[in-house]
Amino acid sequence: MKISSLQNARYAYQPKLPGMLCNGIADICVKEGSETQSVADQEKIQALFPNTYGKKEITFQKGENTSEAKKQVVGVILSGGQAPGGHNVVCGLYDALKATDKENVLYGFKGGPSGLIEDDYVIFDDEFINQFRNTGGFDIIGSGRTKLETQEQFAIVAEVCKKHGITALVIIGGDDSNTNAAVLAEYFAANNAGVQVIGCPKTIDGDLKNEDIECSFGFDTATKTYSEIIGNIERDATSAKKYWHFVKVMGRSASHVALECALQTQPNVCLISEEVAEKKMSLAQITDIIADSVAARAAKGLNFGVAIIPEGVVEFVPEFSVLIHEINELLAGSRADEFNALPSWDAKYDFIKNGLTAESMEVFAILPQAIQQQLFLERDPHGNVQVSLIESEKLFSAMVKENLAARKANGTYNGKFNALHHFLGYEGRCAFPSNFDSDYCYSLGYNAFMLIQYGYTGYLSKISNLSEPAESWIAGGMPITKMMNMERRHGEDKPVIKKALVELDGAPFKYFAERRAEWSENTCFVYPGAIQYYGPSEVCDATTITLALEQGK
Ligand code: FBP
Repeated sequence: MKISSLQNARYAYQPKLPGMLCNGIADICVKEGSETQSVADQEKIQALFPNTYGKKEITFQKGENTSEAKKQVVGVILSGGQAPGGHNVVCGLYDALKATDKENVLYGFKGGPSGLIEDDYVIFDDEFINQFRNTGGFDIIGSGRTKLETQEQFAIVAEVCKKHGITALVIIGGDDSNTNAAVLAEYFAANNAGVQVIGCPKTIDGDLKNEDIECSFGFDTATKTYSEIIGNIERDATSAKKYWHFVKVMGRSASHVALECALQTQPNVCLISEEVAEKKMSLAQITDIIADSVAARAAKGLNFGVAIIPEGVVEFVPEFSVLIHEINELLAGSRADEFNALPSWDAKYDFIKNGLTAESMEVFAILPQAIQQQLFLERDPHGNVQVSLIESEKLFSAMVKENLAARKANGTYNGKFNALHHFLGYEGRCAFPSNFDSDYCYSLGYNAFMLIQYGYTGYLSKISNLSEPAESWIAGGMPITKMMNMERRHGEDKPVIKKALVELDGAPFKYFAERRAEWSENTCFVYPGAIQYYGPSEVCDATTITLALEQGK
């Protein structure tokens, strides 16, 4: 197979490490900070994590390495959706582990957490790992969404670790996987299993961040990839002058991805789910916002535009959530079969009308028929509507079309509206990691090994000061319990890492909100172009605008 020259060049790229990790393993010492407390519900979290709660924040420094010399056998898993840079976390971990002692061993458990349960693994060596340096994807060992959360699973994992003499596990995942990493660390500590657990913050969605974790890896590359495509679409729209593009971008729940893409490309409209929820906006109000932009631009002869729709937005529309809840109830148990047996859509429509409250029926009635039918077709294994499969970009464009027809009828709009639809998701999750993600991920992995070497467990690998050059990044670790609070999940109170939604009083949203009225009526598009891997640092190493604004840059 002929390998592309970029791929070859990326194999040779040497990721940058924080200054304090640069001088070689022998020269890394640890500095302990103060004891920590969880962000909320301290007593409850402490009671649930008696062995791992309250540990100290730590940072690494240049200085004599005083860690205990002991053979390390480490296991690593990738968990959840792909995010660019995952391979580099593994590479950084491997390099630090081998630089410490050639006899150390790294196991990669395949297919996500289930690989640990099924004892399905590969043992890394140079030849194998070198094929994955600075590349996108999770194909090095694969990933999966099995959750490691029951005592039975933990007992199996403990057996697998014992069998291979594993001294530590590194779990590369999002908020749920790292929550489970903390629970596993506590289990091992309580049972004197002799296995440490370290987490690494991953997800393109950008919703694993807090006062300690400045960003999750993959967000940088994914948003730059989407922004390149959105910029190209904007260029095409400006050239052809005849289409409105509705672009849905990934982000299961939070709108960080949509917001970052908007900051990078300055589209005419970008919905932010958290604002929709905060203002309790209805579908009709959201439609009006988009239609206002279409009409204002049409009045200037600009019958084209771009609207960014976050993947999870419909779940944040209060009336829509109620509707979904009622549909789930309506089709519970055998009623789904009764519904499916009805001979025509008209008959099904009557069934729906009789089953929904008048308020929900009003919402249902304004949806385009294709979306109405989608709500009854796509069910998850529990029989619930799969909201993430709803084509919200098509939903809003259809509703805007109707809205504009009404405006045309009353003489307030006289433009042309042709809509095109795009969904940007999977194409961003496995892109070649940007220099930022290559460096950040390699550092997270390298640092994770230093945490293992110094005996820590239940910690998240932490690299901070990320809007500065890598030389000034700070490496260390934070107890995962510090990031936890109690939340109601599936009818139970559970200790979880708090998911970070877009903050409406945060700098990125405020920057956007101050400018969006102008972007809505005028053509202020910005064309970011493709991610650059080689060239001037201000082009190649730039972080996201979100991170820069959050850090006051
Ligand atoms: P993670 O939270 O596991 O990182 O995954 C995020 C994500 O990429 C979302 O943006 C998207 O909604 C979802 O995964 C898609 O999941 P799947 O890969 O199972 O289709």
